[in-house]
Amino acid sequence: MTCLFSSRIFLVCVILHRLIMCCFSLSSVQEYLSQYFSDVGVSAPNSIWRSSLDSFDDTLRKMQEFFGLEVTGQLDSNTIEVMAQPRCGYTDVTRYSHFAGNPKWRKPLITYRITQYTPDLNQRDVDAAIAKALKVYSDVIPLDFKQVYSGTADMMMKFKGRDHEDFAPFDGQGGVLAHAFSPGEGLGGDAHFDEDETWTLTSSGTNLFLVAAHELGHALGLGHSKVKTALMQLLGRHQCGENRVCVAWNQKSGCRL
Ligand SMILES: [Ca+2]
Ligand SMILES: [Zn+2]
Ligand SMILES: [Zn+2]
Repeated sequence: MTCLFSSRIFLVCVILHRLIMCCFSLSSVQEYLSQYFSDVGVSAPNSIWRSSLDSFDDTLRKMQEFFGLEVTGQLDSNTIEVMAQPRCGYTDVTRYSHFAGNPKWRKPLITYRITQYTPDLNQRDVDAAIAKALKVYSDVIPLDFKQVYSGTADMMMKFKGRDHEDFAPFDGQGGVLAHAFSPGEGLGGDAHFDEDETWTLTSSGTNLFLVAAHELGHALGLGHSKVKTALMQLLGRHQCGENRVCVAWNQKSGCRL
């Protein structure tokens, strides 16, 4: 009798635990899909409650297709694994992003300014990593970049955690590493790096050059690429190796990596 009683308790505990895990995962998944794959862009976290289960399946399929996963509309382990990887905060469906059209800089010299540095690296190394990341682009597209140290530059860059005066606060260590805005006025062209990451120049921690090269692609008007080896793939899936990227200029579709 005691045995039967305790095994029932155990069963109830298992079911409760599964239910809690299930709810937790589902809400994380909904948040992820809402943030990166819904038609409301990155700034409407409450929208997750508006989506119906049908559109949830559709959005999940869209996400699976984007990542080259098997398109099942089901939350399988591969899908969850991709969602758990560190990533860039830029929305994956660029036609739904806040920047409609195909924004590009329409002048040959772009200025940039780093207004807030990370204490993880010395300033000279940060300057060098950003300059190297921009050179990936200036080597292959007709744009030049000039660092300035005062006033408003085309691309304003900073390292700051959590809320940092835009509509997309960072999330602490891990998760979103950085984000950037498509070319334009105001926030346009700006790049923000999450100070809660540990920024490095090596493969341990978060490599600043790789993340900057990716983010500055957004600041030049690139969206996320579906090509698995591309620099504009999400940050967690880089296969280019440390400090090494390949880039090609395609006049028609813009800069493709
Ligand atoms: Ca983060
Ligand atoms: Zn990105
Ligand atoms: Zn930001």
